[in-house]
Amino acid sequence: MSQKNQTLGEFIIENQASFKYSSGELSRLINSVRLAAKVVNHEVNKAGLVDIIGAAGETNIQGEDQQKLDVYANEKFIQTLTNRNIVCGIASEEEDDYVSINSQDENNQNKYVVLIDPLDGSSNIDVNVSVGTIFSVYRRITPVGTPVTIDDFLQKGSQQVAAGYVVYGTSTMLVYTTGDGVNGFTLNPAIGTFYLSHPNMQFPLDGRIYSVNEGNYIHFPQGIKNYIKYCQMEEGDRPYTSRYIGSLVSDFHRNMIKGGIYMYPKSSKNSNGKLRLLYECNPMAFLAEQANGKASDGFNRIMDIEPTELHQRVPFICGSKNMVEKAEEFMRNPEN
Ligand code: P6P
Repeated sequence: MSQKNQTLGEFIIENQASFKYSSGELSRLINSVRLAAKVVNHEVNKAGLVDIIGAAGETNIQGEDQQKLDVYANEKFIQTLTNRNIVCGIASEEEDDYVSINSQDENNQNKYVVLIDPLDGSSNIDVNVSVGTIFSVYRRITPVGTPVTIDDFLQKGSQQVAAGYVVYGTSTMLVYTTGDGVNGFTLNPAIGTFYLSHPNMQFPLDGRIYSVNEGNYIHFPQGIKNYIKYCQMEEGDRPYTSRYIGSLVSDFHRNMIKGGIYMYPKSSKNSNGKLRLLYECNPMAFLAEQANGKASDGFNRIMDIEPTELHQRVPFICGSKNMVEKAEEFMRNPEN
């Protein structure tokens, strides 16, 4: 039984036995995420003070300017996971292809692969708005001691063994699940320790907050347009409140605590939406379902989608179960 003020390390030890396939490796993996989160947090918090923000002068596979902190965060998470000899492969928004971590070494018995968005919402960095790291963990499906293949990464979200995010906000939090509920840990920067501050996080079944970039309204499918108008109508507990930070992790985190829905639909500009299935939507969907919420592409459960490529995009609707189901109803009946 977890209790508030327990440290993350104590929580991991106490819950070790409840980890599926508990062999200590997953615990060590979460511990390495903890270390990388503290290192990245230190840089994010001083971004305005040193010349570490601003484009690194290169663009990633998404064609987006790489902020120096994007590059830094990517390097730190890969370095930490590699140095601790825990995983056999990593895929990242900032890497064109997956990275094998000594998997060609027949003595490498590591059985996990990690997929990360090392610094989501990074365009917010130089305007001092919160950003986040998102991670997703799978067991490899190819034999240990052989080189990882793309198949180890193209697994359905329902196969995840762990997922979580770090939100670098007014305080820095690590929120994660290993399939046994969602727990949130807040960093005490004075001593560099994460403390259990939000045990057993749950989405309220209903909420009054909707998060979507309404600047794209005219490009949305009719069902989404109709749902947005539904949110704005004077009726019952509506109109809802519109809150959109431009940082998935922050919008998701607020909606999980207060109740709400986040939408990044497809549009005539983005035929599959903007968010990436493997290292944004699947981990957030795992967390949502573990917190009694829901995540879909408007028609299908996100975690049932069969991946076809590393950086594929999907439309994403996620949050309080009753709100997501209402949005899906509008998507199924756009003529109404
Ligand atoms: P837009 C950040 O780039 C991100 O991936 C999410 O964190 C955020 O919710 C969304 O994209 C913002 O995208 O097109 O509304 O600026």
